[in-house]
Amino acid sequence: MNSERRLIEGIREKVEAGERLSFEDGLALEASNDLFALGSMANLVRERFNGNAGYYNVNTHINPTNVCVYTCDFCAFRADLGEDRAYVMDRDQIVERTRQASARGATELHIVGGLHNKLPFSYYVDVVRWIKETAPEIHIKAYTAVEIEFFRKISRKSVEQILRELIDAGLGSLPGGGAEIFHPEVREQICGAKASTEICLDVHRTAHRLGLHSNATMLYGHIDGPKHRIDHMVRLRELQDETGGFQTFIPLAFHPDNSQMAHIPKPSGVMDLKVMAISRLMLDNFPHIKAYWVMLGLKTAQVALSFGADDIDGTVVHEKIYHEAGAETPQEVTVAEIRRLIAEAGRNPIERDTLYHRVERDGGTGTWTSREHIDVPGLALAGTSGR
Ligand code: V47
Repeated sequence: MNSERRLIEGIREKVEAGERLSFEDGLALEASNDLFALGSMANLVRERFNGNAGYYNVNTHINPTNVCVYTCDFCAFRADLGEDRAYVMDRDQIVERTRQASARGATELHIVGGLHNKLPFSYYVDVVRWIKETAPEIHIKAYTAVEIEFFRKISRKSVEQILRELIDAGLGSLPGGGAEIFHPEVREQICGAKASTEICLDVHRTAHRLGLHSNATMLYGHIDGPKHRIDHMVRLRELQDETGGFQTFIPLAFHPDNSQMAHIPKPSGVMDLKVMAISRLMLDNFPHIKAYWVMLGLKTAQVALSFGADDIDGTVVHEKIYHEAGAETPQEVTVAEIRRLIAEAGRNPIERDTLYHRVERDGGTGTWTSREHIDVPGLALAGTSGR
């Protein structure tokens, strides 16, 4: 057996025993090109955590504005104030989009946008309130840690006060965006101006303390290397040990078109599957790993269900951030298509709401109810405080 093989076999023994992998183990996984070995280990953990479930949800995205004070190198969505393509959605537009989402049975609205030079914090609170008033049944997953930190700066309130105001208006949880790559060598180059790693993690810590759940992401496949990705995962794992408030980790594949990094090629299929598998293996206290089909493409997302992922996100309508950066995926896939893709991958398609309650639908009326919370038995094996 050569030394790489020996290292991977040593890691396999740890995975089978439910032991935590070290930073060095993560680097060894990154160095391996044995996709089958990585996939089979990740699949073992996925199955331990989530059995045969393949989760999806029915959701809609709203990006209230594309105007942004920051100029992150990877972003093709942002616009300068006054530019032709700059927009801000008003109350009527938000309400209309919410009505459409409600009519099609969406259980979640995912809201993330630019950090506008002029809008006051009250606008962002109003967006949440307008949605809640229009469709109280819909869960509002809104504003990344970077946005919350920006609200702190413009409002001069504390992160805790900001979150409390948003919760009062109807906020249900935080999405995972804005994390990009936490390692300073990369973060400073691609998005040095926005909230630092420590600030981002602290926003999630505060949110978890207030009882909100949140997701975590990692934008990979640009100028990041193996040590940056493993460092990112270890930082998230440490915070999750402390709070248990993260639900899902979503590795986001970089889309270069129309960004300042347009010269960098897209991550390859092998990289997509490797990052997925390594995420499942390193993040032993995260209940869920999501293969976000909008970024990965439906085909890779489907295969990722055998490389550690247990979720492929939603039916997603009105997605702008990746489509402006060249994503060729459709804006929406039907529930029937998502279920077919999941079933063909050998998983049992289960509709969930944002907080991982099973959703039951009355086919006749189109109404839905959230049922029992889906517990993740594998977390007990990892010996952590994840909830
Ligand atoms: O933070 C921006 C990424 C994120 C590009 O929490 C890009 O359930 C690739 O976080 N190529 C926002 N990625 C979206 C996000 C998200 C998506 C789906 C589900 C959840 C969740 C969260 O999108 C940004 C950034 O990392 N992004 N530009 C680009 N050109």
